[in-house]
Amino acid sequence: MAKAVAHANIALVKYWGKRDAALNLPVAGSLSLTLDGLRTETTIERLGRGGEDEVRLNGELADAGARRRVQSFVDRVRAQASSQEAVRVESHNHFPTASGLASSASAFAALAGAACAAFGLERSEAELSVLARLGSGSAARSIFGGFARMQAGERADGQDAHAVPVASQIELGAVIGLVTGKAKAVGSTEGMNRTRETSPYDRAWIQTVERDLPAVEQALRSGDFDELARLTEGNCLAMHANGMAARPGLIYWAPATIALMHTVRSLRAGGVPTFFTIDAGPHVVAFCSPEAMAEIQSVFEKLEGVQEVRACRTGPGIQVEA
Ligand code: 2P0
Repeated sequence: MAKAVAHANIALVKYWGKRDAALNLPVAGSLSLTLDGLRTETTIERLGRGGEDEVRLNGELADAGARRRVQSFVDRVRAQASSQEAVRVESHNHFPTASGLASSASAFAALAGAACAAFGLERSEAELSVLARLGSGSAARSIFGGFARMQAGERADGQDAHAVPVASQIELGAVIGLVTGKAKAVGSTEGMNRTRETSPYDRAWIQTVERDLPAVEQALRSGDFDELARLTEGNCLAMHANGMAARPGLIYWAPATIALMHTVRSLRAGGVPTFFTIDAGPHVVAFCSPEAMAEIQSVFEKLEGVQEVRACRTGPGIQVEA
């Protein structure tokens, strides 16, 4: 029996495009902050040879699709351990009720840690990050606490495509405005593949990421909050512009998404240190100095179309108990 706890992350420089779909290899790097409020706990029990795998998510048996995704991930670990034992996987997401919040990042990071521990495999953080990436690209970053940079890597086998920790003079919190609405229409994997195949702006997007990555790292190192705000918002808007230019175009925003962006900008104009980012969904994340979290939360809570507001601080890296 082994247990792992991992936290979701939100990217400041976004991952949007794969160079290899089977191995989840990104075209470019990305950079994120792991958050304490978005936690996944996963336990894995070995059941001996011959049994059936059992997969439970939030207390219920997983549907066929989720079960297959978990099983094929565990199969990689079983192969590395030369084992054919069945497992019972139980995973709990301690997330707000509205979905669309990077749950695959914490889920596959926790699964990687728990599966290796259950089968007695000793793995470095970089190796766990490579493994987590095979489950979901963004999960590679959730192995680490704080800021992490995903390296695109060059190798065809993906062994150099993993995250590394990033030093920062800036401490950030995040206030997440969860926007009312249905589950997202186009999942990230499909959305990024469609963008890569059909958007006329995709080359420019990748060049943007390659410029933004070192600039964001430099802003973190030197403590330049205003530069970090400019780069992060610009990178988010460029990712969405690229998706909107795909055919058919991806529109992840709802009306409240736009209201939240304007709210963050007017707070910043009024002296509140904050800036926004948006993933492949309608929710808005306001990164901010930790002292500004309460004020931003109370402003977000009053906005029409905002269903729930969650405030998070910087989160830790993966914790594993065997
Ligand atoms: C990110 N996103 O950097 C970007 C920004 C969403 C928008 O990584 O196909 O679930 O499993 O590798 O990791 C979401 O994509 O995609 C994501 P897969 P993943 O956080």
